[in-house]
Amino acid sequence: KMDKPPILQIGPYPQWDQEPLDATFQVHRYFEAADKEKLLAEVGPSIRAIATRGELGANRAVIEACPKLEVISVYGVGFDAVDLQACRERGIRVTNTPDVLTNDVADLGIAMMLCQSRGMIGAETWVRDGSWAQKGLYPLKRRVWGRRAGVLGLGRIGFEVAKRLKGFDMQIAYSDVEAKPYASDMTFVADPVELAKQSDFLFVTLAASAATRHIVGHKVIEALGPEGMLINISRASNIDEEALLGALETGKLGSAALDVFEGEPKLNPRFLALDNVLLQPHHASGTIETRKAMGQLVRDNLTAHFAGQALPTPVL
Ligand code: 8YV
Repeated sequence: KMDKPPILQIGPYPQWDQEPLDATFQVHRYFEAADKEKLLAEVGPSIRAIATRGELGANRAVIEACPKLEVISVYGVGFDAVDLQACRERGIRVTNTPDVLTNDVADLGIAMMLCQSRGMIGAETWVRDGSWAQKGLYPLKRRVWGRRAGVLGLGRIGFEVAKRLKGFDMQIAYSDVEAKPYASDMTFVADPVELAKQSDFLFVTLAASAATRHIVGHKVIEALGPEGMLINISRASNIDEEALLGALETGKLGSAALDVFEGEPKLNPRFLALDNVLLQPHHASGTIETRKAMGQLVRDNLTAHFAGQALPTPVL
């Protein structure tokens, strides 16, 4: 029997993933090491694979500390946290977990829109703290159905968001690098600023890259305006967070519903002082069903690689 291939695990997984991973591989847990440099110096030379989390990835320093690295298996659809250039230079393969999480991510985006537009968090507090009985009716909020939605990035997740929005009889427009053949019933608007101008709700569903960094900046945010809502279920880097905070604080933007933050899980404390934001802990893919499927796909990619078979979901 062959020795278990040594792998580096960047972040924690649920028990149902940890057990099969430990059974198949010699797993070194990067996230548990008090001295990460020391761990890399010790085990780096033997590492043949890296298993990450979507938002953690592997940077150049980690990749360079592993001269025998063959493959990086990302637990997430987003692979922006992996240094792809460093991988290309050495022919290191990269895989992700697309498709299995698409519907849950879209669901949470829709839930965030509804929750924020109808003020459900404040309304819950209104009931629990006795305001309903003492003060009477909860302040009126804004309608969702029939209004204008923009989807920035009509990939797999954006498409599922748009599909759900149709059920609310919304007028749907989208931006992408080009018009999509599968979206003939939606309006293509090339310029994100123009898209924001035409939207009450703007969903950010872009794969993050250097090219999309801060694509939602001052101009897009101000075009969305004092009545508009920004919903981000992609990556924080797609939004200029300083611009967003400023606009939320001054009322230049109506509200935001966010699942991702710069520097998460720590976030800019200015967010906590705002009552026009809905804050979620990066859990759009966080259902038991989807996370089990993601973990399986992480292992299937690693197993295929070490068996010399085609990778199920390659990025590189
Ligand atoms: C994370 C994600 O992977 O798919 C992505 O790109 O960011 C998420 O699914 C998840 O939070 C687990 O780390």
